[in-house]
Amino acid sequence: MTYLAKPKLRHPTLATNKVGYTRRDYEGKISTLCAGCGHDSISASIIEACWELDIEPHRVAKLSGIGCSSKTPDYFLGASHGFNTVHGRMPSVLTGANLANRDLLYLGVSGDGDSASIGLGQFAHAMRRGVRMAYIVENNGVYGLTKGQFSATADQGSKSKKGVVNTDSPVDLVAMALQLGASYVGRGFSGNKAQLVPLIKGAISHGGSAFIDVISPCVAFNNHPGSTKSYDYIREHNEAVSRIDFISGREEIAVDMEPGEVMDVRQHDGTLLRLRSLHPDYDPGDRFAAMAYMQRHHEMGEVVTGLLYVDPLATDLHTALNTCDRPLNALGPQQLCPGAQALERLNASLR
Ligand SMILES: Cc1ncc(C[n+]2csc(CCOP(=O)(O)OP(=O)(O)O)c2C)c(N)n1
Ligand code: SF4
Ligand SMILES: [Mg+2]
Repeated sequence: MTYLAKPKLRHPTLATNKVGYTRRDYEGKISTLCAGCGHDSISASIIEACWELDIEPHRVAKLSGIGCSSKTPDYFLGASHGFNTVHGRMPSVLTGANLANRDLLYLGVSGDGDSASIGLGQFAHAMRRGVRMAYIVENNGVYGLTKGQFSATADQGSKSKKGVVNTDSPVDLVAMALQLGASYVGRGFSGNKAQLVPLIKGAISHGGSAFIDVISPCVAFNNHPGSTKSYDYIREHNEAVSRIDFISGREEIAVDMEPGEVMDVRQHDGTLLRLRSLHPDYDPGDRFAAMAYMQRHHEMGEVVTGLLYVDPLATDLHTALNTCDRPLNALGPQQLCPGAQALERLNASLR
């Protein structure tokens, strides 16, 4: 079941974009995530964003870490370059790939466990160095793949499916990205595609390090008393010949919000997600105002979504390092290995 390829049928009437591709050309394998998982909605938004941006799939490199979220690059952009790295190590592998080939568009896909725990240092340095990439964290507040432990982004006071209260302070990756110098920072919600697609398009088109935190509910761990799909309920009502785990499929959560509107969205586990979309007069060009705004609304129990900060003139690591403007694989042996004299001159310049 792990790898299901989609049939390569192409209906002649399917709409094509400016570079001649249909939406299907931006899809990947069939997802094996739980039905209703927010991560699948994010994959759909990435597909839509790339199709709408008229990007040729071979121009994209998608990299990820480990987790349900990090599995998702298998489910979109099947014709792009891809590298599923080690837990928390996507940013450094992506940085290396980016330095070797600046001609590709880099998409870093990660989870809240992947980026806010084991990969926190990697996340921080990719942001502060201005690695040109669209860094997307699919944030569900748990380690979904390893069965729902609290992640570092879980809010203080929030309850696990077993009713355990989280006593730790949360890591807010958006606040960190702003503080660390990311030049495009947004927060989305997997169920709000109308907002997420443009956010992703902006991030892919951005000239520096772009970060989007996407709240993405995990439907597998709402195993609360009262559910007719809970382990207890199924065990009590089932005469089984073998022991199996049952994970209920749910409908995806979807919202449609006006700018400036505050909306309470009840999640699958019964908790409320309070979303505020930004006011039309919000200035996304002021990094410090963005930080204060986020903090203020977090205190009020709200999750602010939208484009929070952008420096439209941002430059990237290549500019800082003054690298050559061609990818390494386009250089000849003479340029890659210019000889002992060139090395001597370089060494002398560093003494
Ligand atoms: C070095 C290492 N440590 C721990 C693990 C176990 N592990 C796999 S996925 C994961 C957490 C995934 O959580 P997250 O990044 O939030 O992704 P999600 O599954 O929630 O989408 C952990 C701890 C691992 N694979 N490798
Ligand atoms: S366990 Fe949670 S995060 Fe993983 S696929 Fe299922 S719903 Fe999604
Ligand atoms: Mg997670």
